[in-house]
Amino acid sequence: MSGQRPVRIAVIPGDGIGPEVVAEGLRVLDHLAAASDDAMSFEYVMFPWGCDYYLRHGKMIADDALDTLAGFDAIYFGAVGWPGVPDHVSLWGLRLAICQGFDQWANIRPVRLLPGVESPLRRGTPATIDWVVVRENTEGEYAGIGGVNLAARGRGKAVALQAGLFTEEGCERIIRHAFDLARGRERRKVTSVTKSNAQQYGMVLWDETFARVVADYPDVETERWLVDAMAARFVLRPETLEVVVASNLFADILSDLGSALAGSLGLAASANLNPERRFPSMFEPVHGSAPDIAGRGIANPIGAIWSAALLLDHLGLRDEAARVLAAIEATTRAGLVTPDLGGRCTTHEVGDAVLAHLAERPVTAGVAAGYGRDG
Ligand code: GGG
Repeated sequence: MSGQRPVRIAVIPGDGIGPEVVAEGLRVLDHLAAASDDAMSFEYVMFPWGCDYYLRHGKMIADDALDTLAGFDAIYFGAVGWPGVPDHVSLWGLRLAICQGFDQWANIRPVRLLPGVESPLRRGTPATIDWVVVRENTEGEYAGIGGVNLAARGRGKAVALQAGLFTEEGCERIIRHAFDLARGRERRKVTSVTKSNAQQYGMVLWDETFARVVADYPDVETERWLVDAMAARFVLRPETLEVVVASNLFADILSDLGSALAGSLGLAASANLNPERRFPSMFEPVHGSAPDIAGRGIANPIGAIWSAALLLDHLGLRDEAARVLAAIEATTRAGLVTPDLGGRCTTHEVGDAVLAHLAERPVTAGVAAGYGRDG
C-alpha cells in the first residue's frame, strides 16, 4: 500500500462526539503520512451522514452511499445516535446499513488494560485484562427479521416478533475467524459464548458448528460458556480469557463490559471486517455519540485513534499500526488522559500527546494493532 497511490479513506464522523474523536484519529494518520517521506499518503473524503443529515433529508445516508463507499480502501467512522432521531432509525440507517451491506461479518474488539489506566477490578492488571471479543456482525439477533402486528386490535394489543438468524455458514465463518486469530496469540484459546440452553435452535446450531470446527484446530484450547456465566467470569477470572467469540448481541454487551473493566468505554476500538475484501472494512470506536459530553472537548479520543491503528493494520501497514499503539500506550502511561479516566486533558491534548510520542518513538515490532494477530 505504501509508496503507491494514496490510501483512500471514506470518513463518516457521524454524531455527537464522533467528529471530535475522528479528528484526532485523522491527525495521527496525517502525522504518519508526513513522516513517511512520501512513502505513504492518505486521501480522505468526508461524508456528512448521521442524524443531522436525517433531519434534513429523511435518511441517514445518501441513496447511493454503498456504491460510493465501495470505491474506498477503508471507512473510518465515529459514532451514531442523537436525541430527536429514534435510536433504531439511526443505527439501522447508518452503522448497520454499512456493516450488513458490505458483509462486514467479523467485528474485532480488543479488550486490553493500557499502561497507567486503572481497572475497576481490584486485581486488574495489563497481564490479566488482555483478550479479544470476536463479534458476529451481520446476523444473529441483529438480522432485523420480524415486525409489529395486531396493533389494530386496540390499545395495548400489539405483538412484536424479533427473530434471530443463525446460518451455519455465518456461524462457521466467524468461529473460524476466531480460531485463526487465536493462533496469532501467545496462548491459543477460544471461548464460544451462547445461551443454547434457552435458545434451542440458532444457538444449538452455533454450538454444533463450533464442535465441528474445533476438530480443524487441534492446537487451540477450546471451551463453551453460557453468556450469563461469562458475564460473571469477565469480572471474576479475566485472566482466563483469550479469544471470546459470540453472537452479534452477546458480543456487543460483553465487549462493553470488557472495555469498562479495561478502564473506560472511551478506550475501546473496533474493526468491522469483510475478511474476503470484496468490500471496504469499517473502523470505529466502540463507544456511541455520548450526547451528554458532545461539544465539550473532553471525549476520550483513544478508542478512535486505536481504531485508526486497526485500519492501518488491515491495510497491511503493520509497523505504522504498531507505532500508533505504542504512542497510545506511552500517552496513557504518562497519565495524559481525559476525565473519563480521571485525567484533566482535553480530547485535543490527548491527540497532541499521541502525536508527540509518535514523533519520538521508533517502530515497536510485535504488538501490531494490539490484539496479537499474526500476518
Ligand atoms: N461508534 C459506534 C457507535 O456509534 N455505536 C452506536 C451503537 O448504538 N451501536 C450499537 C451496536 O453496535 O450494536
